[in-house]
Amino acid sequence: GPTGTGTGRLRSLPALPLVGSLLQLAGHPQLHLRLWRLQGRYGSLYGLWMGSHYVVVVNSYRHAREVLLKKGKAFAGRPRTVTTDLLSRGGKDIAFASYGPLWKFQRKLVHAALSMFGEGSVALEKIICREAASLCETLGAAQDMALDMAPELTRAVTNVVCSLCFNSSYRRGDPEFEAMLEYSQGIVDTVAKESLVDIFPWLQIFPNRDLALLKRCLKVRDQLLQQKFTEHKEAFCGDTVRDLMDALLQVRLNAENSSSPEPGLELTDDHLLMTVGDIFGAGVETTTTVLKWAVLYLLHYPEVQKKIQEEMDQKIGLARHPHLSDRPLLPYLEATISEVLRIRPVSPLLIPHVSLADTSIGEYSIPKGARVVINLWSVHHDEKEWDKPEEFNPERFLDEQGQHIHSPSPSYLPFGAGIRVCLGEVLAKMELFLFLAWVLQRFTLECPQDQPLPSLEGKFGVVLQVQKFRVKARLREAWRGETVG
Ligand code: HEM
Ligand code: PLO
Repeated sequence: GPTGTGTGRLRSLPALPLVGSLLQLAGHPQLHLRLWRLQGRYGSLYGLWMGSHYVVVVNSYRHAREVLLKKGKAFAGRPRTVTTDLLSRGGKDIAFASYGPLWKFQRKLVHAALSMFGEGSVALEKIICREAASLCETLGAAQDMALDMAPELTRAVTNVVCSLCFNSSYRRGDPEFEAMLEYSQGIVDTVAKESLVDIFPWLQIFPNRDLALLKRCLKVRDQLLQQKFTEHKEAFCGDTVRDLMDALLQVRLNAENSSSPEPGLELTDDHLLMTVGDIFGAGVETTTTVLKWAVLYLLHYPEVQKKIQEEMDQKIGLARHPHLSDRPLLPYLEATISEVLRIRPVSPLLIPHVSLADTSIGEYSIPKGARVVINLWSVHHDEKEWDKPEEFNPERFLDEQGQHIHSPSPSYLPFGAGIRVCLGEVLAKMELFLFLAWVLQRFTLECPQDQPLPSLEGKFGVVLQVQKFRVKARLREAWRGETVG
């Protein structure tokens, strides 16, 4: 209704006592696809029960925009689940903390710190280019071998976030880096999968393989974070702020020294640790995943790769490396990145939102405490909005002259929107652009001859993962025999 409370009753999947609608969802590991297909029977907006939790599934951009933007504040909550509570020590981070004054304060701090060290800072561009150069060096050394690029891409991205958070970086084969790779994979494999333990908290008392793995991985992560934290606390003097960790320490120091401390805004050590843990985890897993998808699509669509390279040859040439300021010169590369983010959204169901009051979506009333899942897969594959949505076609993001990028449809939200919008969008786009530009200026990426094209099917989880694959990086003709500085 016009007052915004809604009158209609939402269609829901059949539900049984205790298990709810689990029977319709069980046996479908690709939850985003299952929820996408259920639209056929229940419409684009429907409800279901996960055990005792009522969940509303949003599959259209109109409703998604209503939830995230128009009624952003009413839907700004987060559910508490067993696995995310373990990951964030009971919601002391940003991503899995529910809406409240302390969360708002933390978000504002990190946003300010990220703009100070990151976005628009020459230092950050330098760091990314340093890592891009190192990545190219590794690719060059592995010339014509069938290489698993994943660890190399991860190291490049990790070093950028590491510089930002801790003012440090990893060399190849660093044991701490290997440990980080392993624990982070374990966390991605187990956290927030709406696994049984998230639906039935009492299952915690039973041995659960996933939960045991998560706890083991968190122990390693916690040691690593704690060590960085202790080092920073010892070295911190308040004069120079080297990184995000220092920036957080400084804010806390200022608050402690203030004569009128704001009640309810006390940041404990746990809050600082979990906040950095979020930025570190989000910074690494998301950007790396997009880079892997980009490489995979370039193997499948060599003509797209060729067009990117032609654009680069024309606008940049061979005499210099790509800079961030080249972004307006390379619309086809930018369009390719946009298309990768559309066709394989990193976060296919975002992070679940929770309604903080009785409210509505469209004409339907939504009770306080409902979980709201935005199915970004459905939004990005809506046939009414996208022409042949499963086709990889960067040109859909280009204007008639091929000079500017724009989304042809409002049904596009790769970073979410509103109060809970991604904090790292600017940073991620800087990295994606520079890493791809550096690599493609010099190399052509191909599928090793004796191997079939790797699968484009993702693996659902807290991020939409790419299956392992190998790549041959061939030095481009123009670069053979040249020395580049
Ligand atoms: C949240 C996408 C990179 C930090 C999110 C959300 C999405 C997203 C869809 C959830 C929004 C919601 O629940 O409504 C992406 C994509 C990335 C990326 C596609 C890469 C291409 C990054 C990076 C960082 C970051 C590099 C760190 C610097 C965060 C944080 C949140 C978040 C902290 C939680 C925000 C909150 O709950 O208030 N991101 N992200 N992301 N992202 Fe990103
Ligand atoms: C990735 C594994 C890390 O070890 C811990 C971590 C922290 C923040 C999470 C991130 C993981 C996955 C991607 C998330 C991010 C917060 C925002 C981001 C969920 C679990 C997205 C895409 O929403």
